[in-house]
Amino acid sequence: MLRYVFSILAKPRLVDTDLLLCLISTSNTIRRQNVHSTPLYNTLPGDDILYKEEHLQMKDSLRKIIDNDINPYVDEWEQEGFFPAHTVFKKLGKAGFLGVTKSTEYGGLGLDYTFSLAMAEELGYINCGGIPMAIGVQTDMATPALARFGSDKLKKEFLTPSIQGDYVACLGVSETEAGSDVASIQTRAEKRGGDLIINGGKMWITNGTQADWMCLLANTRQGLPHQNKSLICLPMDLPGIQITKKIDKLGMRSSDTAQVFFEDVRVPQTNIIGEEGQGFTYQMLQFQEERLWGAAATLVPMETVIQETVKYTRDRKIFGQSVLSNQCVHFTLAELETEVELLRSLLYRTVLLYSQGNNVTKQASMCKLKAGRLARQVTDKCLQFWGGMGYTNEVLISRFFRDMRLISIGGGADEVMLSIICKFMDTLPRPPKVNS
Ligand SMILES: Cc1cc2nc3c(=O)[nH]c(=O)nc-3n(C[C@H](O)[C@H](O)[C@H](O)COP(=O)(O)OP(=O)(O)OC[C@H]3O[C@@H](n4cnc5c(N)ncnc54)[C@H](O)[C@@H]3O)c2cc1C
Ligand SMILES: *[C@@H]1O[C@H](CO)[C@@H](O)[C@H](O)[C@H]1NC(C)=O
Ligand SMILES: *[C@@H]1O[C@H](CO)[C@@H](O)[C@H](O)[C@H]1NC(C)=O
Ligand SMILES: CC(=O)N[C@H]1CO[C@H](CO)[C@@H](O)[C@@H]1O
Repeated sequence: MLRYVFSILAKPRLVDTDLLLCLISTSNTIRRQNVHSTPLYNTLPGDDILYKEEHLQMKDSLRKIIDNDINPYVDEWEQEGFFPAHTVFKKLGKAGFLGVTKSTEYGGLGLDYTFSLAMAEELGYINCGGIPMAIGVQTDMATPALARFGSDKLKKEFLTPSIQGDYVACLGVSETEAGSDVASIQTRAEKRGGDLIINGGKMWITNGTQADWMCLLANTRQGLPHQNKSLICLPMDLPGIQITKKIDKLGMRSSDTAQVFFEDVRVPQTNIIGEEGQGFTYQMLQFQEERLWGAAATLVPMETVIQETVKYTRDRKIFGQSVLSNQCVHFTLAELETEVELLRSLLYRTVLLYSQGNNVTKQASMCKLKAGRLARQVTDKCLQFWGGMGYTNEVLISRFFRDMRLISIGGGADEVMLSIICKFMDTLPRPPKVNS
């Protein structure tokens, strides 16, 4: 399957015959360094613990799409507050990147979660946070529950075209009055005949302005808040769906974020993913991948920010010497580099445990918490060393400073991660009893 991915990818843009030979043979004996005329600098020695030749080849193929089809346009898309997801997703879908861990029956590659990690990491070479996030929504946030629990019919209708890059997916969990407290959402989907009639609204929907379908969390029955919800595949072109203009945000500017309203929207009950009433539980499972993915997506940007800061401060002379030669500068950068490496170790260990079928709720929450906090530290501390230049839109650091701020908020805020960790430590006070 991998061979298929790489050969499709290689053909149109092939310039290097060594590369072709390597891709065709997929021989493990060919060293990665010999494959490329320009060295790719994303392999740290530690990577080999988790990443085998197949992972590295996959990362390289993805890198080519990033370098040729994404990065040259990022500045323009950031300016416009929009990127052509259909075009980009089709390219990624054709090459297999939108269904790395999904079953081959529905067009996926059927690989384990370590390949998803490899992909999330490599997407960090995109020169902004918004596009990796939109891709992550598609692969690791809106589709895991459908892939795991959906009926064959639903998967053929929504999953296969999403993997192929023909459909763009969005995830509808948060509402204006319910973000951190997911169980308190108010959107209802009432059963009438064989249908569901949906009323309510969703907030903060990434790629909401033009997505083809939404993985929607709604209340489908009476009962306790953890047991009265379902996940529903909702086509976004139905009557009664109103999508407001996109929200103007601090960062992630190339990714659109919308508010969506539902008024008597009708879908068949068979659009419910898996068992009715299990939506909250499914979403909690789905969050696990979202959080691992979110943490993985911070690693390369943090390393890039540190490397760029080394370069800039080495060249910048003040008081007769380079900024970098101040101990507080080079020591701080060493400290940050160490922290990133620690996060990488925790994440790799967690993903390995996860791909072997273990429950990693606690560790995934720790990864997400640490990634959010560290991303803020790295971008803030590094930006300081750029002086006025760091405060302009001319440099990548200011974009990452804005974009990475979201990690501590989206997909469960830092405090929500702390609460989950506390549950495992048995230190969280019990919430007041709710009568129902
Ligand atoms: C750019 C962007 C894209 C997004 N994309 C999507 C998407 O595609 N789909 C989707 O469903 N959602 C999406 N979200 C929503 C996101 O998941 C929520 O913003 C997040 O869960 C926080 O919810 P909230 O904004 O309602 O904050 P609130 O729930 O109002 O929380 C506010 C603050 O309260 C604090 N807090 C929360 N819980 C606790 C606690 N237990 N103890 C102490 N303090 C606490 C935290 O500091 C938190 O930031 C997106 C958000 C943004 C900004
Ligand atoms: C389901 O749970 C929500 C959130 O706690 C609650 O408001 C609602 O009344 C419950 N039932 C239905 C049918 O919405
Ligand atoms: C993991 O374990 C916790 C605590 O035992 C449990 O609440 C949670 O549902 C489990 N998660 C999964 C994905 O099985
Ligand atoms: C920002 C973003 O991802 N926008 C895309 C959402 O999905 C539609 C396709 O359904 C694309 O056309 C948008 O570009």
